Amino acid sequence: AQVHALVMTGHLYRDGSVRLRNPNIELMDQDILYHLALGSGSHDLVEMFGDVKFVCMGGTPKRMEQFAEYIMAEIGHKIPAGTALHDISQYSYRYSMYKVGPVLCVSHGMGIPSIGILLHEIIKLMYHAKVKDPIFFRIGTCGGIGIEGGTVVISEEAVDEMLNPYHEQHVLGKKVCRPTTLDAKLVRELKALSHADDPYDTVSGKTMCTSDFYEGQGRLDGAFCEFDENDKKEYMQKLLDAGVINIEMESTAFAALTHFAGIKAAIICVALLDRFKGDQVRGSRDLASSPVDGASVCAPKEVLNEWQARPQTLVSRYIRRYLQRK
Ligand code: R2B
Ligand code: URA
Repeated sequence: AQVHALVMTGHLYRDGSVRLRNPNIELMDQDILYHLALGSGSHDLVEMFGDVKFVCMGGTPKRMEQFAEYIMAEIGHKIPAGTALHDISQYSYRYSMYKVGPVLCVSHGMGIPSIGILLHEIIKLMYHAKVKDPIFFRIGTCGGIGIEGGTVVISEEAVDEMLNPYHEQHVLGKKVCRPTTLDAKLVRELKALSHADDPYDTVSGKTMCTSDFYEGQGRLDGAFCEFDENDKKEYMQKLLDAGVINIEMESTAFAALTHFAGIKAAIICVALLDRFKGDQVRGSRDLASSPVDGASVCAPKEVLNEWQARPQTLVSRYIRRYLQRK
C-alpha cells in the first residue's frame, strides 16, 4: 500500500524534471513518439528539446504556425537568415509542431481522444528531453454562455458533460477517473495580464468539455436534433447556474493529464459566439450571412480570425514576462 501511495502522489522530480508514472518506459531501449514522427532512438531529444519551457497547444495546424511566427517576433527569437520555421512533425501527417526557442507550439486536433494521444507523447517528450518545470497552455476557441463573442475565457475548472470535475477513461475495461484540477495561481496571474484598454473582456469560470460539437453542446443545427429551442435555452441556463461560462472539447483531458503528470497548465479560449444567441459559426470568408443566423449572432470570418489571436496575446504576455524576469 505504501509503494502504491508513493507512486500515486509523485509528480515532478525534485529538480523539476518531468517523471513518468510508467515504469516501463525507462526499460525500453527506445521509445517511438509515433504521432509526432520522433523517437528517443532516432533523435537526440535532449539536444532538440532540452531548452523548452512552454508548450502551447491549439486545435489547428495553421493557427499554431501563426502562433509560432507571432511568438517568435514577440520574444525576439532569431532563426538563421534565409531559413523558415518548419513543422517538426510534418511526416506524422497527424499533428504539426514548431519550436521557437523555449516555446513549443503544437496542434492538438479536435476532441478528447486527439488531445489525449498528443499529451501522452508530449509528456514523454518532456521526460526524454529532460525538460524542467514546463508550463502547458491550451489556446483555443469555445462557445460562450451568456458572454459576448470575442471574450477571452480562462478556465478555473474543467467539467465533463455531467458537470463532474474529472476526466473519465476506460482502462482494461474499468473506469478510471482523474481530477481536472487547474492551477488557480496561474489563472490569477493570467487574468492580471489582461489590460484595461484591451478592446475585449477577459473573464474566468468553469469550462464544460463535450465529446460532440452538435447534440453534445445542445446545438439545434446538427444532422440530428431531438429537442427544441426551449430545451436548449433551459440547458444553457442550467450550465450558467452551475458556474459554466464556456463549452469546448478538450479541457477535461488537458487539465486531468497535465495535473496527473504534475505539470502546471492553463486553458485560455476565445468565445466565438454566445450560445444563448445562436449555434452557427462562420466557416470561411466567402460564406454570406444567412437570414437565420445573421451577422448579429456570428461574426464574419475576418473578425473570428482576429478574435483567435486574443488568447495568444495573453499567453505571449505571460511568456515575455517570464523570460524578462529570468
Ligand atoms: C473548439 O473548437 C473545436 C470545435 O469546433 C474544438 O476542438 C474545440 O474545443
Ligand atoms: N468550439 C466548440 O467546441 N464549441 C463552440 O461553440 C465553438 C468552438
